[in-house]
Amino acid sequence: MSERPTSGISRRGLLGATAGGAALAGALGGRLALGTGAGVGALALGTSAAVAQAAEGFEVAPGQLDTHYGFWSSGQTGEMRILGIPSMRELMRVPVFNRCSATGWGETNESVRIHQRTMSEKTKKQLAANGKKVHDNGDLHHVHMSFTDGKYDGKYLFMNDKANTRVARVRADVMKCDAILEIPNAKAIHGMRPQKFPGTKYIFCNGEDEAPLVNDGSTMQDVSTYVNIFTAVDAEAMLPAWQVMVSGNLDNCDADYEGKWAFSTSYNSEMGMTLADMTASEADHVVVFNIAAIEAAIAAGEGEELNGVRVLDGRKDAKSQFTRYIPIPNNPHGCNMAPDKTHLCIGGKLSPTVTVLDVTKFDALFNDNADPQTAIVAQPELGLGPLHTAFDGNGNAYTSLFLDSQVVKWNIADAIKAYAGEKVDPIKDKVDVQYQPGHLKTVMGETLEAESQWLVCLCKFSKDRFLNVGPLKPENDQLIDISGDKMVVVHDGPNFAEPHDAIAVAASKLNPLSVWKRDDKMWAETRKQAEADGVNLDDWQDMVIRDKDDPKKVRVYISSQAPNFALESFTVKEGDEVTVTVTNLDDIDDLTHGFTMGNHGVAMEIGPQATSSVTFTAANAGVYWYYCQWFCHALHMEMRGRMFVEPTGA
Ligand code: CUK
Ligand code: CUA
Ligand code: CA
Repeated sequence: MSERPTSGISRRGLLGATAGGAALAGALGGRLALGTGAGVGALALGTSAAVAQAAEGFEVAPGQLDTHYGFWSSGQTGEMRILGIPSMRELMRVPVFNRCSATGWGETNESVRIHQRTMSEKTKKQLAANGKKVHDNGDLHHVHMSFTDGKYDGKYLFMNDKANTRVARVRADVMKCDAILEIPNAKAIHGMRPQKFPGTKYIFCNGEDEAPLVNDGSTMQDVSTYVNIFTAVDAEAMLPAWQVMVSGNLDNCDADYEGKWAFSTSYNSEMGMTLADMTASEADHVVVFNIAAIEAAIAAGEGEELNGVRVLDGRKDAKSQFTRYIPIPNNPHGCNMAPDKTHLCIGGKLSPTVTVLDVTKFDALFNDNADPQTAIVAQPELGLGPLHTAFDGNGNAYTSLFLDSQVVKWNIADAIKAYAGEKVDPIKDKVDVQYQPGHLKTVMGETLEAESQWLVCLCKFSKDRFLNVGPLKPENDQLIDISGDKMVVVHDGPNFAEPHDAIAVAASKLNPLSVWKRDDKMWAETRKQAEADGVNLDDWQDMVIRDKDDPKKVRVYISSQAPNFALESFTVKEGDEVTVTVTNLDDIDDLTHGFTMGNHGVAMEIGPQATSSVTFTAANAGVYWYYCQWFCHALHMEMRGRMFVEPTGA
């Protein structure tokens, strides 16, 4: 067993420029092991031979591939990011809730349809009042992959939008968003997890903010009318399946490995509206949801139908079989199911403890009304500000300590022994991270195939870790080698706001396409319109069609093959609503074209064999150039053409 770190050396001393670091860099022979050359060797991270060893495994040379995909949330940026692990190289950004200038996401007709599919009339009115078609922002905290039998199945990635109460799905075969769901009745979807077993039938979604269930202004100040809503989303249809009203609010959630339970933390059991009120109690709770009881009630038509969803009452006073409430100190946050199938770890946040619940004891809570406390099997005191917990394949847990700026490694079995009175210290190691970590993730650690090599720790602050870029600093996602007794930080990964959470998936689980299939459903609606216009999108097309019924509408079909657009010019009239549909007929790996219409705020990506369309109004007469903005050929600059907008009356 390893020693707990001594407190003799200051954290800054350990991690800053030290003689040890310089000596290490020298020993590495000027290799770019940590992104620092020999000349700046004093900035090397480490202080021990362990760092050098760990760094060996972390380095991925140019041309070499990573062993794992990392899927990162991006918080208020609203996109999903793909990183390589262990290199921590950023591989791709997948726009989801944000408007993307590079790909046209949020502007193309295909993406607008996905945005509007489940959009409520209220939201449409709200957006229209602000001159918008879609919400072009989001707050994406959590990304998780779909499961089959407790393992990643490589099919979908799901993610939440706290800002606009939505959940989205990304297809892992093309790494594009294919569904966005605006969740009715709930407010501010925060915690979100796919069901793990037997497969991802549901996505569980926590509503964090309290509001009247019918939120139409008829009651506003009376907090007793406020509720919070837990939603199960049908993962295939991407529509709400059912909802449960709860007591207190909902923060993070997870699901078990038997398909029986979902669980959510609540930091506001007080239903307080001020900071003082929200932190008034010594304990809040975890809500346990009984999936079978809920499904039976839904099948029996119980509950109330509201905005197309059946809502059950799982609040404390309702004394239903839908929920149980387990008291947890204090303002708990993280909610992480261990891959041992038994233990659920709840981060205490304001309490220095992680509370370990044994999910095999939940049956008794429902069937025998057992004291909820009987499900608690350990409560190790780990340090200040425990938020989230990750797991390796060896029965160890890793908890982020927000206030201590540390990751603590502890053993679940030893924590249970200690809780039962045995003299054993569950804490195995602590490592300093920079600074204030939130989520942390082991590779495959939220599945039955947890690995024990890498841990990524997502720090909220980077302060002095990087060159100063002004008052707004990057986050710092640190890679930690957990293969030995001592954890070793081997890489600093600056990242833009704000990756709350990430998952790491073995590369073997995924095999995305390099070229689109021509009949992909992404542009099925666009294809229908083309067929109605007598246009075959699979052939070279250079058509300009004015709508017979609505002569203000013009549809332009342009095929593209490097370095040519099928049309070198087309003519419309001032005030026309112009829809340009571009098909990329190149059938070559990595040959993406683009379409940018000058001075119209219009740009989109068209991948190999893809079709994309965009609609805009030609408001002012004149000559406008369009061009391909994705580098595709030696004559890419020449891949352009003109739109003539004739004055009205011409
Ligand atoms: S939350 Cu951000 S650190 Cu939204 Cu998963 Cu805990
Ligand atoms: Cu086509 Cu650049
Ligand atoms: Ca509280």
